[in-house]
Amino acid sequence: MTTITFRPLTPNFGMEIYGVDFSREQTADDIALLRRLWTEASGMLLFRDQHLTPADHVRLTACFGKVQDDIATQAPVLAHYLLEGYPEIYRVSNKKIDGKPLGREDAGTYWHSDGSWMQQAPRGSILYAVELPTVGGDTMFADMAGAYDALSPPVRVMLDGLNAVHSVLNAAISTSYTKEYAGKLDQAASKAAIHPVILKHPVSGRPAIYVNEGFTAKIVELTQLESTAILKMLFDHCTRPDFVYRHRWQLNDVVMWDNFSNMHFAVPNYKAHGWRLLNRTTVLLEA
Ligand SMILES: O=C(O)CCC(=O)C(=O)O
Repeated sequence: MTTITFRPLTPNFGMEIYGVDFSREQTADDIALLRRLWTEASGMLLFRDQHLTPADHVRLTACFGKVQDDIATQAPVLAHYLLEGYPEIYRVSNKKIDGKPLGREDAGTYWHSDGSWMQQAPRGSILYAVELPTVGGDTMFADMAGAYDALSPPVRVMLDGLNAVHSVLNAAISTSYTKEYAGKLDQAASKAAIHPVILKHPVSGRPAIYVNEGFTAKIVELTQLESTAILKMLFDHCTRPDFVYRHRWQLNDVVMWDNFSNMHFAVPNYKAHGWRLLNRTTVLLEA
């Protein structure tokens, strides 16, 4: 039996976990420990050197919650990026075979929390590195709970009780989502939700800032001018280097994060250096 151990990835959030082989089933005790570490790490976990089939990837996802299997229904524009036979696995990639993209190119090349535009936003996402360029293509993660803790008390008081609109339209206008939603802005506008600006984590209860540049359109209770200024301040604050971990991928890495505690940003600087292909699953909160 291997013992699970870990080390911090930054002083405040993220852990690298050792002693887990996700190509095998996990025991109930190990699943309970991994779930606890996921919460304690404030969202970000790294497992190196995992040799996984797509079915292993789906099974490991189920260790952490309910596996999302309706990506094609929630986001029809992404349907052709799903791995054949696996409605749970969405691919991000610049790779093309016979001119056909294997995955979505430029996915997440802006700060965002996955699915914050959904009423029931997904708790987590789990990426598995299948193919990597020789250099570049890192992913950055921001610690939104740590960023909340660092706000001055009067600003926390001001934000408490405010709500924000999150919309795919925002991303379709201002990010790489433009490509996916060309001619379909009505569809993008129909995908929107309102969430508190300061979200108490549904499992730990820890507060975190829950707005992101990609999807957050406006703070409901403020004027447009006020909202734009406060959102800019929050985006600048949350992405200060103190709160950011930059992951340099190795083949067979599994990296998972918690969308209620973290934002992330895929750095699109690698295209002259080879193919990049990562498979992603999504973890929903259990009812
Ligand atoms: O490609 C990456 O590093 C991250 C992609 C992304 O933003 C996502 O899967 O939500």
